[in-house]
Amino acid sequence: MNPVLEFPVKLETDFDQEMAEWLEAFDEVVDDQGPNKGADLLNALVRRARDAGVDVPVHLNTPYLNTIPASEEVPYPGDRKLERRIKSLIRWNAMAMVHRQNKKDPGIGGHISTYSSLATLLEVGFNHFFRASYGDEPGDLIYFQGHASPGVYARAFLEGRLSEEQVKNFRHELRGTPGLSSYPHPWLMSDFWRFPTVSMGLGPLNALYQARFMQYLENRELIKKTPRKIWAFVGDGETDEPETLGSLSLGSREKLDNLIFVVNCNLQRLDGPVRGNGKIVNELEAYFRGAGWNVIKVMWGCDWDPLFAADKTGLLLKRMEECVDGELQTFKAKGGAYIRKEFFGKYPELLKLVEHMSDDELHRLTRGGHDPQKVYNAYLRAVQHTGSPTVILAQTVKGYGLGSAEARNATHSEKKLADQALSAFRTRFDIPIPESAARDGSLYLPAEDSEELQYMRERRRQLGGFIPTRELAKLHFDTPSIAEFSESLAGSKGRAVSTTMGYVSMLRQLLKDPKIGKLIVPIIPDEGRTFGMESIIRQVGIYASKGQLYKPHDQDMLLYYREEKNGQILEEGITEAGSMASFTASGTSYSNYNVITVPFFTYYSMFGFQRIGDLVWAFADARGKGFLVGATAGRTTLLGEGLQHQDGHSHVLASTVPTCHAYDPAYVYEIAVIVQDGMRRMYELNQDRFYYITLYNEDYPMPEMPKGVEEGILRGIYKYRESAKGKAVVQLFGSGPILNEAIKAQEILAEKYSVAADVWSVTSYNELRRDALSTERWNRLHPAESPKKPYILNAIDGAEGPIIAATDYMKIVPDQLSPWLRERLVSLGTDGFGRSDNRQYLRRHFEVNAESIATAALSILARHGKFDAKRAQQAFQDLGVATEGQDPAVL
Ligand SMILES: Cc1ncc(C[n+]2csc(CCOP(=O)(O)OP(=O)(O)O)c2C)c(N)n1
Ligand SMILES: [Mg+2]
Repeated sequence: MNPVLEFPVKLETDFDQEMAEWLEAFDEVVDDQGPNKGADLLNALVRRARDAGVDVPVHLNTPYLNTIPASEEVPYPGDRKLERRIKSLIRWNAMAMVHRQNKKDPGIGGHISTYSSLATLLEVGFNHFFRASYGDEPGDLIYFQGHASPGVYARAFLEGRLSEEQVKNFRHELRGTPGLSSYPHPWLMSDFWRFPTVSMGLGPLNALYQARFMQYLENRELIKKTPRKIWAFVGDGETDEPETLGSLSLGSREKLDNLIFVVNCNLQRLDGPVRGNGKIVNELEAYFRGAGWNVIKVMWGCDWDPLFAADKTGLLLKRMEECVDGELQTFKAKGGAYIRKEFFGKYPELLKLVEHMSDDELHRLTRGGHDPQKVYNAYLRAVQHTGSPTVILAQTVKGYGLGSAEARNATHSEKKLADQALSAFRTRFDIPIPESAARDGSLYLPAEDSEELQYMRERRRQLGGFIPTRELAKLHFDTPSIAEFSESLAGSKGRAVSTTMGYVSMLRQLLKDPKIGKLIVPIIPDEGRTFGMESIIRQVGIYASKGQLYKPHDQDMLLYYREEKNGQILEEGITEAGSMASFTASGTSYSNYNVITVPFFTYYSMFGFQRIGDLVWAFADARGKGFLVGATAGRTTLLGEGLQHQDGHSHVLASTVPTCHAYDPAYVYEIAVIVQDGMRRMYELNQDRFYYITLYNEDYPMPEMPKGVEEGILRGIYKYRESAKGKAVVQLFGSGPILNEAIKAQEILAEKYSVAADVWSVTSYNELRRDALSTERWNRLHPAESPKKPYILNAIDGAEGPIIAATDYMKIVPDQLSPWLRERLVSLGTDGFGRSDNRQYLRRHFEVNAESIATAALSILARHGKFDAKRAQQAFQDLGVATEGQDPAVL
């Protein structure tokens, strides 16, 4: 039995005596009737104590020992010797890959100490657990610690999946031969990596929601149930990111026993110890246990077992529990003599315990995460565990085996080893290469028919193939034709509705589609009612793995809160990050589950890109597809909510993501055209892209779609209303609800000032700019050929006069077009902080109302000598546009 309690060694008082008797009685119950009865007894005592008003503390920590006692371990099933040799070769090649590159190309970077701490944790998985397939079904999903990528490459190199040429081009991606990306990037190595993980915290969060999404797909019968697991390898430093731990309770709430976190507790992060003055393992144990996870600690290797067995008083454990992580790190850094003096030396009994061991043996006493036997047993328990997710807290040494770089604060940044360290590495891990090759950091590949290669390939064959790989199945998708969106194209027949309402009706229609309806995944972060989505909740239900265990108070109402086991909506609660993780799981299901699902993540646009931008970036890297829908958009259209809610910049942020196609539609038919074409491109033409669409809550009549505007909608601009009074002398661009202001301005100009203007709907400045940039590039690269014209110039060909562009977004959005236009356009936008007020006041404040647009037109015409300057100045006063107030951009 583990020395769980610190037994009072000397019984000096009556109380000591009494405690000894209680403990003895307890031991008897456990010995005679088993641990469960022991637990029952304790629980009964705790209840009794609480009834009696005794303040019983809640303990979430177990002793600083392995969760699985040695007596309960099963033997290791593999060939330990051979696996060690294989692991050593991988260690070597991983290190050599980084070392060589940094010698050749100083500063190119890479990491050697992280993988060295992780090698056993990964290798036991690769040899015995990570399944690449379950029969015909896809296999486990593994989120690797991003900066341990050299180790993953080194294994793939031995497996024959990466060539020597590729490995030699680690971090050289632009040199002809396909190089290896620094970190896991599906965008860059699309047949290898699945999950971008290197931005700390995103891997664990995405893994958690991936596990839930897998169950969602199973419960909705979109995939077969399999024993598939999701493994997430996480750094202990990485757990400081709120994304890592912030959503843990989802795992226990949803009983995600398909999920295993392995936290590589090497006690260090980049700068130094993770918890120098504390114990990260204890902190994480309490955190995960408190969140309802199954916690398995892998603290000490087998060589500690006899010491624990010989220590009858629990003093060894006591000494371990006294040490803070900073000391544990120093012990590893300073070696055996220091450990004897400072660790064991504190108590004479402990010194005696290890008197038969040399300093070297003391130094080598293994941490659990480096002992395949301990790791295997932990993994076995984890995969067999049911009812909750499991976290394995594996204690390791950063820079394990790197000699003088082991457990040093600077080890994370170590890129090269000195000649002597290379030789020592070679000796320590028995790398069969000559000394001189070792000093060159040469790669080592055993012969094709070597025992090592045969063994590792055979293990992978047994486990269904190689990992990681990202293979795409050929999938069929029936995009509904544009005719099927007829309701959205027909307009609202004079009824005032918002684009949000129009979108919700469209989504309801899509959900009814006999072919693809079931593939739609609506995701909402507790904003369904804000967007009027109650009808969708009623229509397809909220996914609830337990069904609905209560009678909702509103069940008599038409639109009651309906939760179902096979519900379709992912109602995530107030977590944009979690919702984005679900969006990522769904948006990549085509590659991870061979099932296309079409996510529509509808959220408060302000809380999108600026809040969870890094997750969006990783989504794009993962070749995610789907629709991000930023509702309650627009700094002046969202009334009342003020500074922290009114979004006037998400389109700027959207423009930074290469695969994001962002649209700011004014009318529902525009949305229909964008969504229909988007589905066709993403799922039929297999284009790696996704969409961002802003929606507004301002009600106005939705016109019927004019003829021939589809291409313009998709490319970014079309003429919406021509001047009714002769050839226009000024052009008005409008987007979103501000298009209506442009139309009003057109009327003011015509009626009051006899100025003819055309009005254009600009659905996407971002798309127009992208097209212009790529045309310009082509022209630059082909000076001898006749230049091509960007779409924007073709679209407005023949349109005369200056351009006034008004938007509910920042001026930089329309400004994007300036380089290609005859003259700089006049941008009216919403730079600055929002305010609480109604739309009329907001638009006046930000100078994007019809009057501001009309006066801007007169003003620029006056500058061009096409309108009387004094009359233009007077117009500001007549139309109520303040000329001497402060600029709202700085107000
Ligand atoms: C969001 C983010 N911030 C910072 C970094 C830079 N960074 C890369 S690795 C690292 C330390 C990681 O420590 P830990 O998670 O303990 O992993 P270990 O290397 O110790 O296994 C840091 C800060 C990053 N990759 N992502
Ligand atoms: Mg660490």
